[in-house]
Amino acid sequence: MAAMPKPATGGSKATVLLGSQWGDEGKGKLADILSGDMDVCARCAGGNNAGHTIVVNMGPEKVKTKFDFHLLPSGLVNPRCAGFIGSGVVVHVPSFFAELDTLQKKGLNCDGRLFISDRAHLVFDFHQVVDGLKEVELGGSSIGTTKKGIGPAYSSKASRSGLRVHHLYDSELFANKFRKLVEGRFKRYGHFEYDTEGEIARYKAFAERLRPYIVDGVTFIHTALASGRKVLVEGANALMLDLDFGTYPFVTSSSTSIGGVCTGLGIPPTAIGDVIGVAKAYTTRVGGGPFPTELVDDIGVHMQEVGAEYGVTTGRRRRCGWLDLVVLRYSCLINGYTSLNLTKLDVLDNLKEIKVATSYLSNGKELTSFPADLEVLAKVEVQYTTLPGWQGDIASVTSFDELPETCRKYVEFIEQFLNVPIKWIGVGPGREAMIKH
Ligand code: 2SA
Ligand code: GDP
Ligand code: MG
Repeated sequence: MAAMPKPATGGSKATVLLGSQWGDEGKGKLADILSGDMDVCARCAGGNNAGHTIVVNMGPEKVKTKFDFHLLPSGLVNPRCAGFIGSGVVVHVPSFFAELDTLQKKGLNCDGRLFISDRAHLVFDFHQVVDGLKEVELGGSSIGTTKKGIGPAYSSKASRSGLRVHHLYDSELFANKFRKLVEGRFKRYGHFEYDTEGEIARYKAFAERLRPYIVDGVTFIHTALASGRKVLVEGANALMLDLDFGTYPFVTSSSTSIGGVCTGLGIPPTAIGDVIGVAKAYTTRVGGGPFPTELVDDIGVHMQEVGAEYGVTTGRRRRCGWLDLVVLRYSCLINGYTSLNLTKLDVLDNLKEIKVATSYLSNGKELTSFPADLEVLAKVEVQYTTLPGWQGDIASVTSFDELPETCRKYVEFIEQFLNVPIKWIGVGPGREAMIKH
């Protein structure tokens, strides 16, 4: 047996990038930019419910190319960066190959630089069916999931009946466990159309196709860190969708906070260096659940249209609202960001004035923490600070000093409120539209 790698703390530290609100802050774009200088871009949680759009000018002719990532790490756009799907991720194998094929067709060769942990759990089509059935059962209080089977797959994992990547290579055990899992779903949801034996045969074929990508996930990440490789951990979803700290039950089923980096990769906290929070200059949310600063008026529609706020995975319209610093302060507290990336500032270009939520009142009293109880959250009275807008086009601005004064004040207001430096400011979807501050 090969020697175990040295503990990760002896080598380099991983840089972590996390969503600070309800997702779609633009993590993929910064992941792509940082991955230009990274050896590995790793996913630690979630599955193909995540959606990251990256816009780059490809090749010598600089052809504007859009990449949509769901399960694969966004860093793959950079040809020398490896992609790693860690142990805490749930993998739907057909989607893995479909996404890979799409990337290869767009000219991205991922051969030899894409790896999957053998400990990652599998998402099956029946999990996706069950995801839909659960939503129907919930009726008016449905979560608004992506129906990618994420919740049901993590349920199988937590109930210790799930199948992991390494199980694919023991066909008898795989078939037995698989049949039991499907039977269990039939018992719970009634019989739905599903070709159990056909699936078992399909996965036998998938197992061979998947073989070249599989690694011992613990050895992989520790070897990378111990040998001084630069590792970026790309968060999926965001803090407010975290199973423990988000707006439960309107959350996803994984640990999307800093804790999920350790549990999803099998690394100690001491192996983590910078933690970058990605925050949109306003707020969006997809699916159900409370959203205190939501705008159901023309300004919300304006943000949605200018910001092209549609889900990357499902195409659903994203709900929009003002920036919520109560959410961000809570997010900073849990994830301990060492810096922030403020994104989509350009979307606010034409607004006369911009509001920012700075506190919540409940029964007339200011709340001192983010409420756990959604009944309380749904009824809070949001207190806003109103700042003047800049009413100008900032999309081509390349330095902080060139931004209009009112725009700089907006950024500084956020920075001072949170007491975390804003080191990157996004002013457009393209790779180049990022101001370093
Ligand atoms: P799930 O499918 O079980 O993870 O859904 C549970 C909740 O988590 C939300 N969720 C998301 N919110 C924003 N963006 C997500 N990714 C896609 C994107 C979403 C899409 O990047 O646009 O395409 O619709 C994402 N994934 C999960 C979800 O809306 C539920 O509220
Ligand atoms: P993620 O899930 O956090 O990676 O974010 P998504 O990719 O789902 O959604 C962010 C969307 O905003 C994508 O379509 C990006 O191309 C786009 N985007 C990212 N940063 C900026 C920015 O600074 N300005 C504008 N206008 N669009 C941006
Ligand atoms: Mg997204």
